[in-house]
Amino acid sequence: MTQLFEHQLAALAHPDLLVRATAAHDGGPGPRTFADLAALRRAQPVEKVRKSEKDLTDTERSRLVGAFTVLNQSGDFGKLVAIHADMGHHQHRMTNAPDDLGARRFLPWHRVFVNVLETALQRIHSDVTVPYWDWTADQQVPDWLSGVLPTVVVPGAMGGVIRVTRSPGSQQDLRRRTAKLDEVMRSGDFMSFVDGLEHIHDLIHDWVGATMSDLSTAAADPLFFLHHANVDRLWWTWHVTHQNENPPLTGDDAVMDPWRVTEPTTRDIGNFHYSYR
Ligand SMILES: [Cu+2]
Repeated sequence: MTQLFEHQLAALAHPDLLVRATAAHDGGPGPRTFADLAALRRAQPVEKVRKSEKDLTDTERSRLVGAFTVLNQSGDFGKLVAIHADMGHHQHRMTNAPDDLGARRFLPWHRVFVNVLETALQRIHSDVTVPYWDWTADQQVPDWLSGVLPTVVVPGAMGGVIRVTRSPGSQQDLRRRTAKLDEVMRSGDFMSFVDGLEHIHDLIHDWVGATMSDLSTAAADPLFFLHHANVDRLWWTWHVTHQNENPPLTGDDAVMDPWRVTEPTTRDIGNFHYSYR
């Protein structure tokens, strides 16, 4: 024991190590206090990769389903479902007006919403991310999710108990509903892009049917978040080549209530520390 201890001391006394050990304290950028360390860690959160649900391992799938279950049992999942059910947040197109507020908020609002859910899941298991359901590649309800049909208690005046069900259409029908996606991805301006994408998104909610087809219950289906991660991924893909095309929002309209995130923050997914693969 003593020998080992002395060996370690000798290693620590190595001039090279001593130089490196003191360098950060000589007015350099290194942390000086434990508060500095904490701030440093906060400033460099781990990047989380959102993968296709097809590419998740069995472990990743059961981890995700487990985290959903714990979040649901805590009541926090139901609170998120209640937030999405409140159309007062103007998060979907409500009128045919070209400049409809909900249409302008649809993408940034749901980006924040999925991120809030993902962060809540990560508090339960730090390795969880929300995978995306690429409905052009996996033209069915992902088979590993087909048995995941939770019962969700939603608080509030409009709340209640939601027993998640689905009544998906055929594969051919799903293909037909997504047929215009390539055209949408070629849109030149933000409003054309979001109008096309929100429309396809609506058609997929309807294709899944039952819980997913009703605005007041949709977010109770875990599949909702995989669907919206895909919508978010498509927005991110399009935005890479259309950096100057962003939702026209100012003042309170740009605040993604009930959160305080504003629209400019939502333009870069790096601000939320996730990426797509
Ligand atoms: Cu949706």
